[in-house]
Amino acid sequence: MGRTFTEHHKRQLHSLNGFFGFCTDKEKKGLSLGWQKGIPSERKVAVPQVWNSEVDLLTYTGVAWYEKRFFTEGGTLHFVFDGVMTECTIWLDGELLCSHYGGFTSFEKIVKNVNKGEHILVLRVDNSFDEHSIPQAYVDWYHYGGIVRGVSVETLSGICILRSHIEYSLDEQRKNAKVQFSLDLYNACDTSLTDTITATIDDKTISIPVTMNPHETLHLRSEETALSNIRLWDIGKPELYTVTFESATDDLFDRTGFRTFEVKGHDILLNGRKIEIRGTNRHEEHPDFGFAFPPALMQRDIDLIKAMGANAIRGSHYPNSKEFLDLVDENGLLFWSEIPIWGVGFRPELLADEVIIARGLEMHREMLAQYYNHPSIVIWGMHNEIATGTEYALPMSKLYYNFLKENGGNRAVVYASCHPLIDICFDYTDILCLNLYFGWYRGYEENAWENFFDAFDKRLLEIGQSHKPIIMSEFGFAALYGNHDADDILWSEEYQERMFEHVLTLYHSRENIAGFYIWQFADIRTSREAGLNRARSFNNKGVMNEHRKPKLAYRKIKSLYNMFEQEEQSL
Ligand code: ADA
Repeated sequence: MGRTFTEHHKRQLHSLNGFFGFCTDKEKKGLSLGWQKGIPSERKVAVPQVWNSEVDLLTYTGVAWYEKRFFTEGGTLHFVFDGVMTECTIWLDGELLCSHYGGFTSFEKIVKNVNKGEHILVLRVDNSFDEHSIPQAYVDWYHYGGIVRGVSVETLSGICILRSHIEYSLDEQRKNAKVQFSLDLYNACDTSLTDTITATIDDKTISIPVTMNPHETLHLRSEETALSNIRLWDIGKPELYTVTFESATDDLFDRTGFRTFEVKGHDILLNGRKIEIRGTNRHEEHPDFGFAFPPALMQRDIDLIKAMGANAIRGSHYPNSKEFLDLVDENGLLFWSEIPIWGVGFRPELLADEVIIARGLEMHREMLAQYYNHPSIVIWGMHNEIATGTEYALPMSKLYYNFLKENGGNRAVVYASCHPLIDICFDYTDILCLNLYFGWYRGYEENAWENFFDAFDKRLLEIGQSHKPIIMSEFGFAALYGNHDADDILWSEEYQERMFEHVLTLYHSRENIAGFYIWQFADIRTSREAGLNRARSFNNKGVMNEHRKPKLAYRKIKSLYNMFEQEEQSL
């Protein structure tokens, strides 16, 4: 698959999705046996996929090899891997091509002077864990492995536009915009080239002359261009602008949308209007496909989320696929994108570990490079539930916060805290995002939330953080689909429904709570490594089961979210 629109007209693009040769390598002997030149297996799997969908490999963690033969007319080739889980090394015709860490972001590699003919691409993919893994072995989702998103190879010619970064500012009335483009260019020729790059948005075209050495990469920044009569991107009104970049031999079509997003006192403003975030957490996971979530089902999830009355999705807990982000833009929903630093799994000392910090920073960098232009992304999430009650978490939080503030555009930068009464990192979050599971882990406790808010409000005053809004970023209650009980006891759909009604009504009534994301949209498979002992080995807090069949809570949330929306509109 690819994006939901055509990215190139001039560039030759070949998808490598489809059947790959495949074998596991439990003893990690493939390298010494020279499998980088070709793997000794007749087995085929359809990519994108998680190997765990294969009948005998649900629980396989370790190394596996993939092989693909493809034909090219030759020249300069650009390989794009949208997501390989988690660590991979790649060879082309037995020569090392590249390696990459992190399964949720894309990476690419350019190879020059490739001969016409058949070639062989081999990937060694490893989803095992060590001290420096992000995430750690202990997480509350399933550790899938494989080539989980698309693979493609493009033939580059002349000066090529590899990536665009579209920045803008709006005037006070949000009627006029100033737009500026940053482009990553590459000269695919063996000779120097002079060309003119044009960037077109709406009725404006900017021309930028460039001269580039053979195989040089160049980061180019355009002048500002002014646009008037801006059509704003908004919730439910997804006005998108296509931007076309062109050289003599190459092009790139991208998109942007104009909007403002501000945190002001206890309020969140979208396009200057106070909004309440009525959201849901969603894992991009399906029990039959794992993280290789079928694009055909993405729109269905979005439709179900919209039908629930939600206006926002938190992509818990990692960057989602590019197709999904396009659909979120097109459907006018707000999105929170984060990296998989999933706290409980990290020993506090590890948070100060240089390798971990650097890896996380690189993941943030990749997330920004890939997703900066999406208007739907209004929140960058730095990490989730790490030990922010300890000094260990301070340097990481400060570094990521400053990095995302500086480079992340018009977005809030946050993290989700699960110990707000002792948290010492709140300086590094624009919104106080709280994950609280009262009513679940210790069972039902009368007034648990009310008592917590009293204590928290007091603490916020003491630590000088009371000026910020709160988002309830997670709260949930497990219910086994179809499990009903007249006495609405734990694990029943009735209990889940009652609890959501209780907490959503409470959150909605509190002046300093600007939004909430229910935990969670659908049930998900959970990891064996974590030993969480979850019923069915699923996290059952979905308001849908894993096959998207609604539990009672889904309709209850729908009626509450619709009521809150009507109230908002009548103000
Ligand atoms: C945490 C975590 C989620 C999930 C949830 C739960 O807050 O961020 O990923 O594990 O708890 O179900 O307990």
